[in-house]
Amino acid sequence: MKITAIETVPYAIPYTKPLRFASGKVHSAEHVLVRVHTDEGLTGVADAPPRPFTYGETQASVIGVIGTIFGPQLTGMDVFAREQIHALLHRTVGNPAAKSAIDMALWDLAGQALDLNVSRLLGGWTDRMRVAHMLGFATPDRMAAEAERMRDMHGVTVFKVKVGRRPARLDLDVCRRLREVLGDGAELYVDGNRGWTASESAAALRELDGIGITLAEELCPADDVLGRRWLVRNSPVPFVADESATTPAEVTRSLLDGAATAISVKTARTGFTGSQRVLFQCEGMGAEVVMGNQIDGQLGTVCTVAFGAAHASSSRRAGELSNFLDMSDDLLTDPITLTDGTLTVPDGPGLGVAIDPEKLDRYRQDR
Ligand code: MUC
Ligand code: MG
Repeated sequence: MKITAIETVPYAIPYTKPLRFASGKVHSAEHVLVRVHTDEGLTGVADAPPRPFTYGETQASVIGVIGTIFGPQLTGMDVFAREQIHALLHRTVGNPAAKSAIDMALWDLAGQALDLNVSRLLGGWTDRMRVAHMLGFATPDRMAAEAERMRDMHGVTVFKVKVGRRPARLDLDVCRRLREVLGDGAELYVDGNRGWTASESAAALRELDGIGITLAEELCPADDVLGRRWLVRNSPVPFVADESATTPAEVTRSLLDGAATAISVKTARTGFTGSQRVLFQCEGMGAEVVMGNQIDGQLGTVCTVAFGAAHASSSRRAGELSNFLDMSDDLLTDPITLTDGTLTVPDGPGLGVAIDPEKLDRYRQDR
């Protein structure tokens, strides 16, 4: 089965409320839908969410690099020649969301061709994951109310709390309030998106330890090499690298340098092929992983749960799978739903999803 074209469709769907965090904020899902067409009439699909504040990509750069470099390079290639395709993709540096969307669309095609769900093709460990909900910056009362709503409506009891503001008291008060409102049954962990220095982070961790957090993610920049190493060595909980470890090589360096003891795996930036490399590397090195969220819509979330559920080590912790709930609409014909704090992998060949053409027409920005 040969690739005949790679189509890119920019679209924008507003969030019902913006998500704010230390490195930026997002008001609208301005993503690119990537479709890989083949000579057998099958089409693979995936989402590319550009995150300029982390990777420098934009909608225009995703469309540009696929239209001018990846599309021409891959047209005519065999869908199953994945290693050769990746060798071509890697001739171009950067562009993780564009490359990942192509990779996942190819896995979608492979699954459709074999009449097998992608999650089973990747590993088939289980068919669901527990869900962690990410809470963006707001007042303690608002963040606690959102957490209670997620618990009462969707059964979610795991929360990733965005921190990294100054003064740190703003975030510490939030965490304390969440613990009071949710009780000991809830799991809380924090993500600073590099907002604090190492010493600010250490002071915050002393208080957060008393509140009972389970993970600390990117509290200070990994580029503050010695400060970060000192912080990680003294952290009472596993310290997660997210945006500082976005490739297999960065993951190795981060773990060996003592810049992290756990890794956030995001299919939006390493696809399925790269995410497996990262995951197996973490297994080999004895580092825990979290299935992270790149503020994904439903299609991106389906990719995360398909990958996470496929392996024991990626499904052990709750995955960050709920932020699509903040979007005012979405593109899938059959919306995904959270039940009892879990998300199930959609059934069916490939990713098991279809794009609603009317919705795509409504939100696409190229017409
Ligand atoms: C996270 O884990 O940092 C915020 C920005 C982004 O790219 O992902 C989110 C969540
Ligand atoms: Mg993060």
